[in-house]
Amino acid sequence: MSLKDTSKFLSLLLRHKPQLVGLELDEHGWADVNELIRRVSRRRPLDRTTLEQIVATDDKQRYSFSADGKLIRANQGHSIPVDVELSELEPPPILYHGTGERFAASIKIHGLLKKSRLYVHLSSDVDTATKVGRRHGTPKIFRVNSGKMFADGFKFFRSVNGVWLTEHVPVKYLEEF
Ligand code: HQG
Repeated sequence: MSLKDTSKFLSLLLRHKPQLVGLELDEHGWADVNELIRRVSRRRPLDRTTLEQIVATDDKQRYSFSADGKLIRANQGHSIPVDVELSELEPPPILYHGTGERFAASIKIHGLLKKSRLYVHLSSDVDTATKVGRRHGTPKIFRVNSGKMFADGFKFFRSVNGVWLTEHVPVKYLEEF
């Protein structure tokens, strides 16, 4: 079992389905580290050192420990309603959204919808957006006029690992890239 596989399983538990191992998340998305290790290790090897290694080396910095190291949570990407205390900020004037080409026609009609997640995920650079888009097949990039959205009263948040989030991007703020 590679660290990457274990990390994917952690994402599933900490963002979407903690009930798979009977884990509970609090309202801020935190899970108890000992509890998580105990429950996950019934299925695959996991100890504190390995968990710390996964958190420290994760390519997208997906997880955080609480200051006392007793709790762990995913920084963003949830489908279950938790409040990870995102900071509400003024976004850069332009952000990007990477998606699959096959979704483009629908996006051009409905704008960007959050689908199963709590927010629409936006990237600050084209490279990152392209990687996100590749997860869905041939990538397609949209440029988001986030500066205009902000001026029009839309709220933006940035997760601690640098992902920009907003609830909906109407078509008029989107441009094909
Ligand atoms: C698409 C990964 C049709 C949207 C990434 C996306 C990200 C529409 C898909 C994070 C639509 C949902 C999130 C519309 C949006 N019609 N399709 N109107 N509006 N969509 O996976 O943004 O590796 O929930 O374009 O790096 O791809 O898991 O969202 O393609 O940061 O840590 O609906 O997940 O991070 O797909 O990815 P997702 P996403 P991790």
